Amino acid sequence: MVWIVASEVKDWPRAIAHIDMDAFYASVELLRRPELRGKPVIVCGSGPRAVVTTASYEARKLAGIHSAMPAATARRRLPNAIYITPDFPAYRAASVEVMEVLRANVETVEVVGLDEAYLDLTGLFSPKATMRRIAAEIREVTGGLSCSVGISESRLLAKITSELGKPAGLVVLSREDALARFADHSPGLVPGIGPKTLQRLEQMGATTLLELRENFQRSELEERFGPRSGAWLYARARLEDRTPVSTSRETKSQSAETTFDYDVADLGALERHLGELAEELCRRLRKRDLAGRSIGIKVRLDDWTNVSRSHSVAAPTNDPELVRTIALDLLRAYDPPRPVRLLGVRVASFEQEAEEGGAAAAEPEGPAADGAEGEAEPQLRLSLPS
Ligand code: DCP
Ligand code: MG
Repeated sequence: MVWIVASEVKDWPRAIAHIDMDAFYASVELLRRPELRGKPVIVCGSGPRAVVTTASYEARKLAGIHSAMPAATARRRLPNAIYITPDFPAYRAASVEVMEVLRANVETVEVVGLDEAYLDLTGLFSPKATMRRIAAEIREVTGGLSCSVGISESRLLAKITSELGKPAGLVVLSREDALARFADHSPGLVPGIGPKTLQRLEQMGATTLLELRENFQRSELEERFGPRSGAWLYARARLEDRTPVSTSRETKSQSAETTFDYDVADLGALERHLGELAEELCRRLRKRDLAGRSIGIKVRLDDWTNVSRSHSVAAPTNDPELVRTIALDLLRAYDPPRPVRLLGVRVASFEQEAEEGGAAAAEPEGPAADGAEGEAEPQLRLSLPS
């Protein structure tokens, strides 16, 4: 599928592409088991707490199976689907092939996960032809993997645009077109605007991007969300983003945290939350092919005392069981003396190899941390978009 829009790419100040592989893990599995093509294929673990990592488009269409859904739910809905245990080395190898094609064709490539990257195409004669060629080359080199591409004026817009073409699409969309097209969409369309911010926006009467940009001045957003987050929201409501595509982003740590609606004093409840945060964090680490040796927790009490504790393990890990166990040990050892306002878990000291492999970098900055209110970092959301 290709859409061509009236506005000319070459008139834009920048041309950025976002490329994202289609049903990545499942598609890699299909390369070596082509007889499964056309069937619902679900890649997930087998433990009682396992979640779906990838569902083929057939499984999505048949029963709405999606990433992060409990595997048990998927098995109930589609008992006859093909279930495959993840083979991370295979996905990593496929990712390396994909990223090599990108780097061979374009100078500025920023890899942000095993299956996605941003490319700066500014100044190229034909960004669209370049990306079409790259997609074909990826298919050839990998033996059949397809990707979706969005080309627009910024990273933010390219990311939103690549979703429009899934699967196997190439979509070109200017900011102006995007403003019109997404006017009635929830602000949640913007990566980094998570459930908490959304809820606050809704309470303010901004349920669509149009309402957010027409009814709220920058000063008002800055007042309500703090200067940085407010300014960030103001720009994002206009689908503005100046973040450069950078080849040298380095991830030093990744964290997941949550601010409670009400302060929590019960240790059991805190443990449950921390367990969920650890799982969410490890899912993200795995998606980015990152593993770290230092596991830490962060606790903010109701009097705003901040406490962090950490523990190092011998080998880099992104194993949810291990991260959860250590985080819980740290929490029990600290035993918060007052009700807890915010709870977080962090994995740091990533192995060099993962970084050099290019699986780097958090998403562009979220509604930044002015206080504990907004989501401090976009990757911290507990619930994943479905
Ligand atoms: N992944 C995961 N857990 C998640 C989300 C994703 O382990 N909660 C892994 C499996 C995916 C890969 O990361 O195959 C890429 O994630 P995407 O979000 O790009 O999803 P897909 O590539 O599977 O599908 P799409 O075609 O929608 O991009
Ligand atoms: Mg993908």
